[in-house]
Amino acid sequence: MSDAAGDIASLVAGAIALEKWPLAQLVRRFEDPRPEAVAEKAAAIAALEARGARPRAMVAGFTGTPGSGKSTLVGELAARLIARDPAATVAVLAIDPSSHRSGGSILGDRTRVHFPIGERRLYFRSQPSDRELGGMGRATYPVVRLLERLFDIVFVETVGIGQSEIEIERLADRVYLVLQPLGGDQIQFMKAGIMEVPHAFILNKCDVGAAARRSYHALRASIDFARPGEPAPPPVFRTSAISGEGLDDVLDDLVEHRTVHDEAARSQRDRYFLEKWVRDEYGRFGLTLLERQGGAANLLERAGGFEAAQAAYRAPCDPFA
Ligand SMILES: Nc1nc2c(ncn2[C@@H]2O[C@H](COP(=O)(O)OP(=O)(O)O)[C@@H](O)[C@H]2O)c(=O)[nH]1
Ligand SMILES: [Mg+2]
Repeated sequence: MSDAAGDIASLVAGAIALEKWPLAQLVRRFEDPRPEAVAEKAAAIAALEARGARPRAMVAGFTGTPGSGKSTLVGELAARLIARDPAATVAVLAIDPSSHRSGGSILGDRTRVHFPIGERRLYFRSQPSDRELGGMGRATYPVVRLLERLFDIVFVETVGIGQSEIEIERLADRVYLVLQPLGGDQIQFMKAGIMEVPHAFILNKCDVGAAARRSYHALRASIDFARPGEPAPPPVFRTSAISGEGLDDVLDDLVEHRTVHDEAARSQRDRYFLEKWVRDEYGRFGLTLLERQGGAANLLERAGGFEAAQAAYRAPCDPFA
């Protein structure tokens, strides 16, 4: 075994045991955007598979405008979940355009549910987003592919303003849209199209009183308007990440709807994110070359996995490389 391969194998062993340091090292490798780094990711996935670490997590997406309380809420939900279920393991991936804090300090500062510092069952990572207005970073999907093999639940927090809703819908098994009450009967402005995506809505900051009550009714009305005739209207949870109100209801909803991408859904997801990767890295010309190589589905099939397909993809030559 080469040094690099031995290195990956021992990181994988540590990560499966949920040891923080090897896990962080492995995540760092999955975040490496360089096309040269994909071989290492492919080796790590192969080592995980060899140890039986197959994708097993439910991926829950939390999206919504900045400031609605997503980070506070998700930190609180994760901590409550591991307190409530002694066997549960939870990873939180926060894609935050504004955050420069380390994941640890976000949880440490904000979470009122306390757990031992070295708690292995909870892992928190924040990533910058690529675009100024939010959305996923290019390291988001690779890291989810890693974390979903190590944890029972992966929470993904994204700032939702348009395009990212579509991405979170592709990525997550269940999507929550987090909103906050505004004055009067207003709720935050939501672009047309966004209301249709979530499986459930969370009206957070309900500790603010009467405004929250009026916002709740306005939100229900706008859901009915945006999604007429739906046989089962999506639930709207009223929460306060500060007081803890309503958080157990969200956890119950998660548990009740616990689903994991099956093989077919995972292939589709790989295909979507492989095309996205090619487009982001190499543009339209890259996509044309992908078609010449038989298309995303074909390449994934031949290579035997997402990372291997990235490694096998023959990119257009870059005159600046
Ligand atoms: N009153 C109140 N404030 C909250 C609640 N949840 C979050 N906040 C505050 O709202 C601000 C934004 O929270 P943050 O979690 O960073 O929002 P994000 O941008 O959606 O991730 C912070 O000052 C939080 O303390 C809540 O339920 N009630
Ligand atoms: Mg946040």
